[in-house]
Amino acid sequence: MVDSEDTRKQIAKRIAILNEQLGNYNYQYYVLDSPTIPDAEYDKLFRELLELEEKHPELITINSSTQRVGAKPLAKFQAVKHHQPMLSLNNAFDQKEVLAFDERIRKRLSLSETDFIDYVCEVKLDGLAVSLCYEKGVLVQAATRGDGMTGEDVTQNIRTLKAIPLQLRGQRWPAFIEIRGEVYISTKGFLALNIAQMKNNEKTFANPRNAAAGSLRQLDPHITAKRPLAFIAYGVGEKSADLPDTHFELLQTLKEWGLPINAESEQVNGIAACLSYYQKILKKRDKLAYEIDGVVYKVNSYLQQNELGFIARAPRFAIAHKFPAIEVLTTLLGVDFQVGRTGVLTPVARLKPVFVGGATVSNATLHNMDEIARKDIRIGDEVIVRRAGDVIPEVVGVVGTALKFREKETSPIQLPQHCPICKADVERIEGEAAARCTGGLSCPAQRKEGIKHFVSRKAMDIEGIGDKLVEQLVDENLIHDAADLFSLDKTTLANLDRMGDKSAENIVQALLKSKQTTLARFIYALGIREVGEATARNLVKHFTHLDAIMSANIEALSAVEDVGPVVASHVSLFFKQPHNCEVIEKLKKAGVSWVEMPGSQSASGKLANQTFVLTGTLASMTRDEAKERIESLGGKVINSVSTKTTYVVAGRDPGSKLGKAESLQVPVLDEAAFLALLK
Ligand code: 9MJ
Repeated sequence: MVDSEDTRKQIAKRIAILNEQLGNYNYQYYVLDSPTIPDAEYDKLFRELLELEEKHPELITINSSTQRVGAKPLAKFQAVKHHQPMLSLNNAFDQKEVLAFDERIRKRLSLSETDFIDYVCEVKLDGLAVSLCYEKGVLVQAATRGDGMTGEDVTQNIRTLKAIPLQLRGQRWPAFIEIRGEVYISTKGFLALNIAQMKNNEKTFANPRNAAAGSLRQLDPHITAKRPLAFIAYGVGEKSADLPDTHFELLQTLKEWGLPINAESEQVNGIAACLSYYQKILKKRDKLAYEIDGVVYKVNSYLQQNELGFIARAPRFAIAHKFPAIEVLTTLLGVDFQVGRTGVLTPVARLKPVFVGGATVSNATLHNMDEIARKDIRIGDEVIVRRAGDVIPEVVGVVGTALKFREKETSPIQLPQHCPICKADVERIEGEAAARCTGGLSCPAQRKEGIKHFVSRKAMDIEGIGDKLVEQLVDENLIHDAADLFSLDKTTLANLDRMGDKSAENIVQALLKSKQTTLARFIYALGIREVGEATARNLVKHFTHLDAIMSANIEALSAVEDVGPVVASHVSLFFKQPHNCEVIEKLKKAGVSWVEMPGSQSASGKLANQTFVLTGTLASMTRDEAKERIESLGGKVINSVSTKTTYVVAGRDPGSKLGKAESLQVPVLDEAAFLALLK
């Protein structure tokens, strides 16, 4: 039956009312932190809305509560240029540095001895910064911080956070505004997420920060929607109209617009009050519902903030006062030895699980045997474990008193004589702290680590092949070395546990795409000892061709920039091993290739003595690739434009460097002209 026009109007009205009610309840829950109705009641209204919209899809609006999730998974995130750069904060690690910060800015503002600065003190959440663009009050785009200039478009995922309004409340917001804040996961949410991950045989997260980042960087918004992501707003970027004169007032304004702000923020007068705030929060730290790694002090007056300006990428008017790393006591239950890519055995402490700063720690590094001896650590000891932010937890030492009254049941930590994985001999080289498995590539642990390195982002950048998959492929004998990856077909991949047709297809495509690479990436991907990205680039710059690098002797290799005799001997040794040459041949046969640049020795290359500045996005290559191409022709890439710059290469959405080039009359190349120059 067709509804009459009146009924339709009534339904549209009911839909609008339901959306307004649900919006209000969200606001009360997430922003005011005082839920006014039980969850079941909320769910009932939500279901009513869903049913009405199902019957009348033409009445669905983009900002309806039902439309937070729904979009399809993305193939990849698009790059987004921020309207105003997203700044990072400078750090202070002690009181002296905080006082120096205050002193510096008082001097710049020419304040007298008795003039104190008004600051806003905030807790520093350990999540990831995002920028939300609202146009006419509607959330139109959300991006991660990225490098501060350009981030990733995570709009689909941000829309799933109920704490973030799809439509700002009230009316007094500017027509355009970038709102900045932190996406994070509460301690409770983190623990629940890890339990759920374990139940589903998925990887667990090391800390709430990683969990938040991993959850926001999902290509499928349905996954993000299931993660307990929270948000607080703490600033703005570009805006089309004036806002309050002080930061504290701005925070209250953001709250009125429906954005959650942090309840611990305070306005104080003078730096001494900031230090009291630090002490207060430090004491309260364990009771907070989320993990923090310090507090932030921001000059309250925007007039003063503008006068102070910026140094490099951080504002002069704000500083993060970091908390010291957290240390806790627990018992050392045992020690496992992990085998790395180059065979190095790392002793890993198995600990009685202990809760440190928002995460349960049951493993920590003991670094190497020399450190164990120096700290005199034995199994059964009461040990001090330290965890700082993102860093891997470490065993700092044995509790002092325990040393003196050591119980007899402690036992020394012994380096195994054989590799725990492949049983080959373990050797310790004189003068080196490391012990190594001598199994080389016959050791599955070394092979796995080597392949993980090969596929990693800065190496061959093969999307979709993570650590777990590499382990599975090696364990099931589907691959033996990195080159075997390229013989994997869709059917083999799709037959693996927890792998669907779509993921298998994506991996096949990623493998195909990765075959076209650069020589520097390829060299880096081989995983030669002590050859990082920079050394790989220097080798390519010097020798140009793979054959030349492979056949170079130690003397020739030592002539490369930043390559000493040790690295030279690692490189030479690597290419002397028949197995490595076989893998390289196999990779080339599989179609792995790079653009050869005949006769382009850097000093004599066609771009020798020329300097380039890159700005904006190029359609045909990434910024790293552009840099590699310029360098391989003898040119140099620098960051800022001066009269000495030969060319500014301007891609899509160029930054302020373009204006600078024009004002200094530096020639500007568009993408086509740049590609022509590279030919
Ligand atoms: C965090 N992470 O909680 C800022 N932050 O301000 C707070 N971060 C910040 N402020 C300017 N509370 C840049 C970053």
